[in-house]
Amino acid sequence: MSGTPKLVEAFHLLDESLPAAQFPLPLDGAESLRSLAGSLAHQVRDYLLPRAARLDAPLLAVVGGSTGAGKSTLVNSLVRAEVTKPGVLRPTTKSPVLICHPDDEEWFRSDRVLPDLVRTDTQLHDSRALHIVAFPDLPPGLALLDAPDIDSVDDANRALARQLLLAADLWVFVTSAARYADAVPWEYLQQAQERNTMLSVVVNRCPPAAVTQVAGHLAQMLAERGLASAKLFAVPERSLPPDGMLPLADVGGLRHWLGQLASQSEARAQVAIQTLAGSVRSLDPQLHELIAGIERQDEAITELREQSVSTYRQAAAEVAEAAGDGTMLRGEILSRWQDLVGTGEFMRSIEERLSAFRDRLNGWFRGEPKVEAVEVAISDNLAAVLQEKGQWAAEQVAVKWSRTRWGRDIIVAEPGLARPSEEFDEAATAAIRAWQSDVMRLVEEQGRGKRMKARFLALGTNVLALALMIVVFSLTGGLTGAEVGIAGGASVLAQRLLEAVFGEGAVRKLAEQAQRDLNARVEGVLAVELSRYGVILDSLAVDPDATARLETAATTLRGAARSAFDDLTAPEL
Ligand SMILES: Nc1nc2c(ncn2[C@@H]2O[C@H](COP(=O)(O)OP(=O)(O)OP(=O)(O)O)[C@@H](O)[C@H]2O)c(=O)[nH]1
Ligand SMILES: [Mg+2]
Repeated sequence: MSGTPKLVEAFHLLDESLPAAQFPLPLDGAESLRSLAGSLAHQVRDYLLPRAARLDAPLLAVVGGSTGAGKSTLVNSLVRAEVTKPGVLRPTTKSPVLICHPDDEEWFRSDRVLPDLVRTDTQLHDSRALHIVAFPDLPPGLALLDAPDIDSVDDANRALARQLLLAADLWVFVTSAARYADAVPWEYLQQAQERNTMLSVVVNRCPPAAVTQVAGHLAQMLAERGLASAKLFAVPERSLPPDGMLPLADVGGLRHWLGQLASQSEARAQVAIQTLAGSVRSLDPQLHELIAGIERQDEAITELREQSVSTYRQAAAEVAEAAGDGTMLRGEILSRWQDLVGTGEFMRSIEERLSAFRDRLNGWFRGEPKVEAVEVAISDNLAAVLQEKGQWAAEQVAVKWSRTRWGRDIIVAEPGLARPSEEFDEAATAAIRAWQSDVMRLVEEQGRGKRMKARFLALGTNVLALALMIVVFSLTGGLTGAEVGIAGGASVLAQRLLEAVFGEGAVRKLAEQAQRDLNARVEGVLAVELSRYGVILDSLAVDPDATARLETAATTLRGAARSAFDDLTAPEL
């Protein structure tokens, strides 16, 4: 009997796609999805690929079950030799022992099955080792594997027990009269049911007088859970002889059943196909569980991203608002501007003022410390608004993210995200200064027209640039009551000054350009701050192709399984 190349191909595709199933955020269920993805990856390599590649490869019967149920003792008793060490101390079996006929040794020594376990020739105490025992008395075609306990106190032991059971063609599931009703064994048995795994259940250490009663109860429980087809064996508890083996008669039934399976190639093929088909069928819902989990991760990342983006967008809008609604004309900037240009009398004819400026050209405006004072007042005050909003935004993102466990985890790991970056204050000041230079350039470019040259020169770039900034500060209005008189006066005056130089039509356009420049500078510096959140989210984001890849793997697998199992159940088999 050959392999099924289409299934092999589908498993390779699945093997390549599974690493994309990542669940970095601690959403509900993420932990179990992580272990599901890991467990599926193991199943593909340990079992599905090798089995699909060689349907006639020897069967692997894994002896698994509860701690201290007597698994190792049972394995020794089946082969009538001490091939694995039973023990009083729990857990006893840490590294699994695989017993096979010498003819099958090569297959099990190759890295085609259970490739991540290191083959050894002695039983170690290490859950990464697989001790292989070639045993001539065992029939060829079926290997027994003594596994660690499924309910071990040791994490690595438990994980390995699970990995091994999922790599088995056949389970010999051992429990004890005292433990068979526990929850853990039934979680496993449920999986065997879902995957249609060929299953035998051994209830060990039954009080001799209660063997029938225990077996009857367990049989009923199995039937109630859809496992009526499981082969059930009850073994009475006796005091063990010095060789530590159960009497042959007590394990005769199980021994015979396994022997039968091993000796008939048709029966072996039946086991291999039943378990393979069941495993493949169970993959589809599990892959869809992974896909749904990835989508939830993606949504959570998107939500965090939107929270940071909208917060910084709001911060930028608030800076723009404060820069245009007259707020800037309330304090220091206004008084410095008034120091420079005077107050009420400025409202007289602007032409008159201009000749006065010309008269006082050397002493009054250009290079005047008062000009610089206005510039500094503007950069200080505007930068302060930007710094304050930047701080608010960082705090606000931290507050919003902390509403979820996963967002909070990020903030705890990166506490700097709850504050502006260390460079921010300086960057904010630099951005405002850069904007002031933008405005100077704007005014200078506008002043290149010959016609307005004299007036332009009379006032100078610096003063006109300041006037333009003052106009920008009240461009969106918002001044009320008494402020209109003072601050409004300042801005009207600035406007008239500009109009006198550039003409009426040009001023509004200039102011709007200057406002756009300011917003761009503000958005630029805030975008750098925002990018800190983006970087973290990018590092946590799932592969954008992950769901599509898993969908493709699932679809390919369904198609391959359909044709493979149609062929396999054809009459010649
Ligand atoms: N008297 C008696 N002792 C038994 C029987 N089966 C197992 N034992 C003892 O119980 C202890 C545990 O048996 P093991 O065979 O090591 O059990 P295990 O299931 O392999 O245990 P772990 O590998 O730790 O999961 C050993 O000391 C055995 O000798 C039995 O039927 N009768
Ligand atoms: Mg053991």
